[in-house]
Amino acid sequence: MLNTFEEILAAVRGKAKKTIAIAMAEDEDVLSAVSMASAAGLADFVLVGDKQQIIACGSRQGIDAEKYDIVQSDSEQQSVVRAIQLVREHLADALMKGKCTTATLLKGVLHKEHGLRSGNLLCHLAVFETVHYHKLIYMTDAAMNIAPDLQQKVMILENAVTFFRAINGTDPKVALIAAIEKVNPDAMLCTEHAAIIAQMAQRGQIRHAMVDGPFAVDNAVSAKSCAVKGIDSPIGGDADILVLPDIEAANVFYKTMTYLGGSKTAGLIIGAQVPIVLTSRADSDETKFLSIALALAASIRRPTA
Ligand code: COD
Repeated sequence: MLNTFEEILAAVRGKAKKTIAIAMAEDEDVLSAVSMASAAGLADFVLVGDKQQIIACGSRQGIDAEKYDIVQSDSEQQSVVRAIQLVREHLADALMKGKCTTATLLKGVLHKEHGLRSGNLLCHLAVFETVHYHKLIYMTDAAMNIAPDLQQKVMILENAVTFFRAINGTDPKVALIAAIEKVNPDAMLCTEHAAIIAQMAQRGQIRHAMVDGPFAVDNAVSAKSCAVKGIDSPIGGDADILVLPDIEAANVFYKTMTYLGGSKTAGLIIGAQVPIVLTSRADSDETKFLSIALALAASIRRPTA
């Protein structure tokens, strides 16, 4: 199992290089992450966007952008369409959001004829490394599905499990998060969802993962908290994946981990034909770099049976 981003980077280094297409690459942090990933020999890149602006952004970062493949595009929309087209034509193995908005990118990805749908529900997955936890912690969905219903939560969970197994080759422990660990069906619908999904896993309707919930975040990541509250679960205090109830809770968790918790962070859209590196424009170049590494790790490593 890969327990740190350094281990993820080590797993990616030296493997056959993949190519990442960047939609609207005229962004200084994105080019800085591209430069870090190229220097580490992780991937090749195709930069889609306004060539003059890409070169100017690069030079402000001390980066010679002309050494990369650049595909000229005259608008945000066109950059998204062309970058997706590169993936569809197998000229790129993954897609990355540049300066374009999340909504423009996601609408392009979801386009029925020209997008990157796979038949699955697409969702966002974040991965955090913090000194306060003994392994990487995966969390979904902070950026795509706004208020998932029960069935969508199951699909989000299954996407995350598939991704985790592709990276680690083992089955994850999944915690369904709410504000409390007791089921409160009238007032807190997400606790009811969590209990049903946990029971579905017990009955074999969800495979390749241990699933339990509802948990408050403290029960999921702290064995001491479980002991104090009398929670007896193999997942309590040792969760790999946290499934948050909706985009509001998940996005607050993501930003809090990153900005106040000092975590190293990576973020992707999963469930599409290829991994999509999707970070916020305000995220650091380190987050963008680690997200690239995570996308590459998922496409290199394969799950065990
Ligand atoms: N997976 C697969 N297909 C989907 C998904 C999904 N997650 N979401 C929508 N679709 C399909 C629908 O079935 C439909 O066929 C088509 O896409 C359009 O569906 P709409 O009309 O519901 O979707 P849109 O285009 O209005 O919006 C989709 C978004 C992903 C843009 C929307 O859900 C959204 O704005 N999400 C939040 C993005 C955001 O603000 N993030 C902020 C944090 S960075």
